[in-house]
Amino acid sequence: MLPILENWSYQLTEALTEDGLRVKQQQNIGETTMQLGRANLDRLPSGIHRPAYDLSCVTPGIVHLGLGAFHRAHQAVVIDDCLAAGAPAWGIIGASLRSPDTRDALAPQDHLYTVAVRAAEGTEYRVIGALLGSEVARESPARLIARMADPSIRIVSLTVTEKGYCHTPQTGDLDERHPDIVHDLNNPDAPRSAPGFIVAALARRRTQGLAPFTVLCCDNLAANGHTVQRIVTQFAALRSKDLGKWIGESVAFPSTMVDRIVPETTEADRAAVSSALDMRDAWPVMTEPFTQWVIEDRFSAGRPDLAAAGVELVTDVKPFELMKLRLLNASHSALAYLGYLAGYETIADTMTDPHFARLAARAMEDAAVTLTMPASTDLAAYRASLLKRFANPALHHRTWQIAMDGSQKLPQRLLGAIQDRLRQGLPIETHALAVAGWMRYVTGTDEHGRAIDVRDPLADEFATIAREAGPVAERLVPALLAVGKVFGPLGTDPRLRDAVTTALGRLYAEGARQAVERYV
Ligand code: CS2
Repeated sequence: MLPILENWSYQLTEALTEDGLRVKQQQNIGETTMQLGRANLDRLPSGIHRPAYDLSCVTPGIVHLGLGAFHRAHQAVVIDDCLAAGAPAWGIIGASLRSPDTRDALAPQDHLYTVAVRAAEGTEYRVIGALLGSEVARESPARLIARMADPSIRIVSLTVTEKGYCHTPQTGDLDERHPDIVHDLNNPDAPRSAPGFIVAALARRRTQGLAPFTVLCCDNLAANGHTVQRIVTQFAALRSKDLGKWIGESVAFPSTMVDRIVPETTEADRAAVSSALDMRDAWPVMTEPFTQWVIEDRFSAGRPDLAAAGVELVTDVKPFELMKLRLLNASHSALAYLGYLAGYETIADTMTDPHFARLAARAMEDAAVTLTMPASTDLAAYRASLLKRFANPALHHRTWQIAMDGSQKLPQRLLGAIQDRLRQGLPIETHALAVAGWMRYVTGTDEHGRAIDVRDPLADEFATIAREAGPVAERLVPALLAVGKVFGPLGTDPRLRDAVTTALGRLYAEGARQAVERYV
């Protein structure tokens, strides 16, 4: 049972004391027992937006793997718009791969939840009805496969994070030695990984003579559709050559660019949303006003009218995807590592420091020259809008959250742009500083000697390297650059090694704040 469900009768508010410490004040707001649910929708205060369609008519057309906050604040909102526009056959069944938390929180409220859109001017609340049910893959893999193989399902979408594809980020190939992949090859009908579930369900559909669903990757991977197609067909071919061939030939994997900043929901957020709703919502999501979804229009089994819901349908998503990864995500990561080291808790806090704001702008300028965009794209306006979004004071997006899984993120966010700039004979100092920030971060010790909770599939490997090299840039940089899964051949380039060594030396000697100031 979630603590918030048992312990609801207070509201958490946060206040800043004079010395800047955040303190939590608990304020009793009386017993509120009503919970968000279909039966209570008409009791919501009038300012709360709610599903503008008959929920009882909606049927599932999509299975979504990775039922995290991002999906619920992004794709599910678009599908909610499609349902409101009169396409009831596109409801979503969500699946968490491991944890039952989301299902346990959402099932008692009929899978309704609130999206809180936060801006400096205020917050807007919208209750989403697009999610019809949820599964926990680890608990009942067979049921999830059956759901995915059901003929009514025409799209399987995914947000399982970069590491959820069990691939080598540097090459984009399936990691055949990944423990989940080894497990799934031995247990094809009770898989654990996203590729394992997709292949199990597609194999079932093929045997039953059903058309395949479209696989719609919504994670921040370079060429995400093509990459997932390669991973899935490689995995399927290990099960059977024929199956691999069939998937390669008949399943559509459109690439997508997804964008919306969605920080992790906190207890204080839950309390604030429940207070606004005047009823309990155990699992709301927090986000910003901006949202963007660009998709290649290649669906093998139909799709709702996504364009009417604001989605940009294009023939080639690559330029948009690279633009977003190299401008937004790269500078996000730079701010996350360096901002964390400098003692900033959130991206908005980091952006209040003019040197860090300048660093983000510089990183974007440097990456922008590596892009080739359609003539209609105004990159300067895009960069300006990103800086504004990062500075949104109403969003508490923790630097620590973005710092997670750097080994899976660096290649598509920073290393591709570094490679392109080196090819063009351009300096790489700003990006090298970001890479050095990542290196300093994954040593696991901050500037005050405190432990950093490094979350990364390769965290142990990095910790060993850091222990052996010690806090010496000349030793640590080549040792980390030699991690081929992250850096590949670029790791041996002396121009990268020298620039990162200089930057890391400064981070050790002066600390992140001073080093950033020196660079901008
Ligand atoms: C962030 C992204 O956590 C991260 O790594 O950079 O989640 C970012 O907020 C989204 O991609 C924005 O669309």
